[in-house]
Amino acid sequence: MWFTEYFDDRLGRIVPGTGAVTEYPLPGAGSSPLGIAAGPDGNLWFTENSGNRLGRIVPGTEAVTEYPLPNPGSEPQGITAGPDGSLWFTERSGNRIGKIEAVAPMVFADVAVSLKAPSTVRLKQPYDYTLTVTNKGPDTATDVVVTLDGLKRLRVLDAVPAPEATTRAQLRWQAGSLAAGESRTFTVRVKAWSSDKATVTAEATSGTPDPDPNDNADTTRTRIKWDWHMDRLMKRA
Ligand SMILES: [Ca+2]
Repeated sequence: MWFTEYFDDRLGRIVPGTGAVTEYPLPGAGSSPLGIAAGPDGNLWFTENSGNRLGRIVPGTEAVTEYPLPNPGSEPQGITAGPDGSLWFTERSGNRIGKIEAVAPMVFADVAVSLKAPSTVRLKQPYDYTLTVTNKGPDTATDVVVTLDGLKRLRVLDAVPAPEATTRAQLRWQAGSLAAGESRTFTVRVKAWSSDKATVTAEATSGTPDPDPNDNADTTRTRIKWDWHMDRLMKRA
C-alpha cells in the first residue's frame, strides 16, 4: 500500500501484515505529493501539489520520473486510473481536470522490401535495380530510410528518385512517411565494369516499431558475363 507525505516530500509504502514502512524522498524539494494511484502500467502515479508536476515511481527500482504540468500553479490533487490507459487528475487552482498517458498507444508498421534485377547481364550493359518498399501496416511508418548496398564495382548511371546520400558502395534515401498499404519504388540504372557477379542488397528501416524485421531486406545476385564481341563493338564506338 502506497501513500504520500505532503509536508515531507516523500512517498511511503507500508506492507500489510508486517506493517513495515519504507519511505522514498522525491527529487525536488517543495513537491508536496498528494494523490497517488496505481497505473495500468504497473507503476504508481502521484500528483505534486506545490511542485506543479505529476510523478511516477516504479516499484522495485523506486525510480521516480516527474512530468511538469503545462500551466503554472495548477495544484494537482486527486489522481485515478481511467479505463483508457491514462491517469486522470484534478487541478485545485487550475480549475481543470487533466490526463497523462501511462501506457503509450501501441503503433506498428510492417515495412517490407523487394529488389528485382536481371539474373545475367553482359559486361558494361546498362541494367536496372527496381526496389519497392511497402508498408504492410497497420499504422503509418515514419522516418523511412531506404538503402541500396553492394554497388562498389558498379557504376550508377541514374537513380530515380535521386538519393539524399551516395557513397561508392551505397545509395541512401530518406523516404519520409509511408501510409499503411502505400508503396514506393526506386529505380537505379547501373553498369558493371568487371566480369564477376554483383550482389546487391536493399534495406528499409522505419522509426515506427516493425513486428517482422525478416522482410526488411532483399538481396539479388546478377552474373556479369564477359562479352567479347560486345566489348569490341563498344570500344570501336
Ligand atoms: Ca518488416
